Amino acid sequence: MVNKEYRLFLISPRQKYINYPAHSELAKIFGKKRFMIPLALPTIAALTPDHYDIHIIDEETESVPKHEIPDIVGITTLAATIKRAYELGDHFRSLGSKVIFGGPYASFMPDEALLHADTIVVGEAEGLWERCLEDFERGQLQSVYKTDVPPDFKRQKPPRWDLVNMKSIFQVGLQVSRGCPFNCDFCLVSKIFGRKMRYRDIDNVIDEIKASPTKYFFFVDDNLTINKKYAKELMKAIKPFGISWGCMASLDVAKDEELLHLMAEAGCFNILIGFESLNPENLDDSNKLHNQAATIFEPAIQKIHSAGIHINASFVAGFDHDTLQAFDDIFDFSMKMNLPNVNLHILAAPPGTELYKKLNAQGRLFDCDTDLGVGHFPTIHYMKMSQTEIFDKYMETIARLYDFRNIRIKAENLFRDGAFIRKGGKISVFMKARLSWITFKEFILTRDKEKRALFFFIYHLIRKKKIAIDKGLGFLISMLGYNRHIKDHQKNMEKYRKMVMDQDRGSWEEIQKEY
Ligand code: B12
Repeated sequence: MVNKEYRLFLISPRQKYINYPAHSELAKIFGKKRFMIPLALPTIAALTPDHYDIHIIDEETESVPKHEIPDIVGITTLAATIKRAYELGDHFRSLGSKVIFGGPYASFMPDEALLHADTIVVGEAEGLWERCLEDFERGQLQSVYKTDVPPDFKRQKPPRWDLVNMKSIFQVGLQVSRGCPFNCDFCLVSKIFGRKMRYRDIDNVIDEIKASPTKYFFFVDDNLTINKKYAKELMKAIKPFGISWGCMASLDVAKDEELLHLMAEAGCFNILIGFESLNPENLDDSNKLHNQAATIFEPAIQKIHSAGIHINASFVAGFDHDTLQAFDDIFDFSMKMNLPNVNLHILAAPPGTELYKKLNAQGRLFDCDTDLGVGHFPTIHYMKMSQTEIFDKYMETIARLYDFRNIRIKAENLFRDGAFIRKGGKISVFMKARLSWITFKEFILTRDKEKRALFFFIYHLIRKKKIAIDKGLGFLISMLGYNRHIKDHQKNMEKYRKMVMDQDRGSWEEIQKEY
């Protein structure tokens, strides 16, 4: 038994406003506190020597023990959580703890972040965190730890899920690659992880899956299928473990039907795809040179659906060529292509992105509450829309996207061909019973006729064995999650709208004309 010499808190700060549709609601439906917690915390815990007594605290699932005085506190930061991170940093420093920040926000704003922390670890922790702890023990902590040589990433230590209360979360993150060869203006990934792809050895990934406390995973890789050869080997290797998972990929995954089928067989439920915009001019402006041209969207979506995999379609409105019409176009597209899972965002520019630099130079960022997060509130001066216009249209569009009548129409068309019969990962009898009970309670004991009609449509398909039970019930529940999230947003509408109106100065075109 190693004597624990230092007490370490690893914290993910809470977020003030709900920022990701459905996830928090979905977690609640499953009786969990959060869908997943940031992978950074158990990853950093795995790099920490044994003589540290580590306490992982995800503030969405438990409170930070404010009166305890750890020797050292590591805090992961995002734009949406930075204000809270600063509060926590100030608090623990006032108690005498050493505070270290890392993650996407602090990595790009080290000077600002150092006002609230002793040290910033810029970029990937592997190699730097270990050095940082050695210096801490010697009393020689530096302000910034940084390297130009990224870790090779071939063999990772398994994240310390044993330090996380698994009863609070639904699934865990898993990362097999780092880097992104693309360099889209609104994204940080190539800035944090570089443009050269690095991959883990597949046996090392399999060891992590075997050691994991759950069978539900989300591959946090920004593009799991960018290297088709690696992706196929990975699929073959994970298939025997009967896991269920989602991932992110670019649309070109659809070019390879063999890969799509291997993915479905290996347990893929859902692929998150960043379509971003239906207007290629916006994609050009943003330097998003892949997934171009709405013409390729349609056949690709059909192929993914035919493999029995859902698409979580991510769109952004607010690019310079967008008018309010962009929202209607996205809505119409989701109806036409039968996309029930749509994540609609309002363009944002977090620090570190090229977009941030560009808009900052043009004076188009405004000093608004960072708690508003990235993507669900207006935070910049949009070219052709005022803040209030874009916010109202966003609210109107998400309400239409997740209205049960529209969901039913999309679902009927999506499932009619029976593609979703393929079973993904195994779902336990307990989970099936739980899903059945929740769907019965929510979809039968309701006054909403559209909801009931949707339930009976799915139930009929399950009985006729045209859709696997796990996929059918899982689908109903995720739609419920989206719908509830929107209702929550609507409940707070007046408060949110007032905040938006207070900061509204008109569209950028109008502002320019005034000068
Ligand atoms: C998976 C993911 C999600 C998932 C799950 C999030 C979760 N709760 O786990 C979902 C889909 C829900 C999601 C949602 C959002 N996401 Co997201 N997401 C990611 C993604 C793809 C992977 C994150 C991850 O797990 N990486 C693996 C871990 C190991 O890497 P890491 O967190 O960077 O940590 C490493 C280093 O940064 C460092 N580090 C991190 N923290 C710390 C702390 C200390 C003390 C130290 C020493 C080091 C350190 O060490 C780690 C190991 O090397 C990243 C992009 C990326 N490739 O990282 C975007 C990313 C984090 N997301 C982003 C955004 C914008 C969002 C949303 C706001 C989108 C939206 N509009 O709704 C929401 C809100 C997220 C939230 N509040 O949780 C941005 C963040 C930008 C910013 N500055 O804030 C990123 C960077 C993507 C981008 N395109 O730019 N996201």
